[in-house]
Amino acid sequence: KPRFHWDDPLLLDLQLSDDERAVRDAAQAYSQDRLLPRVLEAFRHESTDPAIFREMGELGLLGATIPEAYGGAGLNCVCYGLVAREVERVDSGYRSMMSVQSSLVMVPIHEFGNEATRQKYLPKLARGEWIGCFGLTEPNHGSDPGSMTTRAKKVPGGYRLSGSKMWITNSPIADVFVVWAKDDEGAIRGFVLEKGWRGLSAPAIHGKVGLRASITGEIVMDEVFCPEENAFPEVRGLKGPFTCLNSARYGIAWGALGAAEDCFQRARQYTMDRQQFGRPLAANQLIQKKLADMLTDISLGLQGCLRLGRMKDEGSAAVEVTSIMKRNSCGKALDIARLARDMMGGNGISDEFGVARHLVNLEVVNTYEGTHDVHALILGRAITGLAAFGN
Ligand code: TGC
Ligand code: FAD
Repeated sequence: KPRFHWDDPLLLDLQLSDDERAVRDAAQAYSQDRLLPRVLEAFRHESTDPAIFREMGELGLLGATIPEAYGGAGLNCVCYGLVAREVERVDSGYRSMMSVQSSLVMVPIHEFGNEATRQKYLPKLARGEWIGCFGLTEPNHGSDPGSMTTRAKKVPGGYRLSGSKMWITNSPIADVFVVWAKDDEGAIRGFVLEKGWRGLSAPAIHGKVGLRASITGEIVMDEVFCPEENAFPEVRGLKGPFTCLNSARYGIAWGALGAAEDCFQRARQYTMDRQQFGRPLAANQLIQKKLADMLTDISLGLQGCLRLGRMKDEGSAAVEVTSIMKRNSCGKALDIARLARDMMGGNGISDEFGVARHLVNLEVVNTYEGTHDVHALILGRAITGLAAFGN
């Protein structure tokens, strides 16, 4: 009779290739050995260690899907997802740092940049020598980036960019800024700016209650000159930034479930160890139902992520499938983190027990890269043909 594996009921592990398992194991070893010991202090003190980028770079965890010719690891989408899951099992902030660099900075430079731009930026970003950020959201335009007001005015030899971006992961420590602005014709275009260019600044945003191990800031552009060669030549419109988001949202779908798995496993162990009314908490029906619900959502969610990864790798994934998975993983992971926090009683409130940190992180993850409700609207439009947002 086949045996039940409470930590992998659908035998996801057996559905991976040897290479995928090796990537997963390397990411897991790094995350558990090097990231986990640092996360409590980093979260408490809102401190981001830039050395993490170089460490991840050495292991090939940055730009996992970018071809080796540009310094990437040339891996498939399933591998990228497995890495996100292992990193976020420790902390969503560390996965954020990694996925912005990989999906939101390296992907657009690779997809849309000219050859000189690729050669100049990608190898250094892959090694973690340079840190990247992605500026789409503005103070007054979050879910509706098409209404952005940042402008790129054509001038001899390039463009002058003016405007501001808000809530930008990595920006205060970034060397490379991929920003999106409207040109003189009103078309959205992408630009690659560098730290130190006149008129460019990136003040940090302090006081976040979640994602505190990942630094966030603004991008303020006051007539920043961007040379023509650093403007993406072809891509116009929201297709540019959304192409990057398709990749990052997919990584989040895996990552959020990594955080959920950590919450589930911590809650399981805690309730097995803790005695109340003379027996383990885990011996109670209410606790067992919660564990059953958690494991069901995690297992089905991971299976969906793997299916999406395979579809992306074979080129059959419609973008809406990513909305299904990003939305489902974030919503379910949040529910699981709340349940775990509750099952651990007062200790669940302490940052030393890990789950409250996941909970507040997941509030952010549920909001960025398209909120839970915005993904429902994307799906609603695809299901009905009727857009419930805009005019
Ligand atoms: P809409 O009419 O839907 O589309 C405009 C143009 O874009 C194309 N497009 C896509 N292309 C590729 N992939 C996709 N997923 C695409 N979705 C749309 C579309 O075909 C169209 O092209 P064209 O040629 O016809 O012009 O545009 P809309 O303005 O109506 O969109 C509304 C909506 C809600 C779908 C969209 O604006 C949206 O997704 N809003 C959410 C914003 C968001 O996700 N922001 C993320 C900011 S980055 C971030 O949060 C990083 S955090 C990272 C971390 O720390 O880990
Ligand atoms: P709003 O768009 O104002 O939404 C507020 C609420 O209204 C939400 O519940 C939303 O679902 C709802 N809503 C909006 N429109 C509708 C509608 N039509 N119908 C029904 N409900 C609606 N952005 C970047 O560009 N780069 C980054 O690196 C980045 N990193 C981030 C890091 C952190 C820590 C955070 C918190 C955010 C980050 N973001 C980044 C920004 C993020 O993508 C936005 O916060 C997100 O897209 C939501 O936009 P908003 O905050 O303006 O909320």
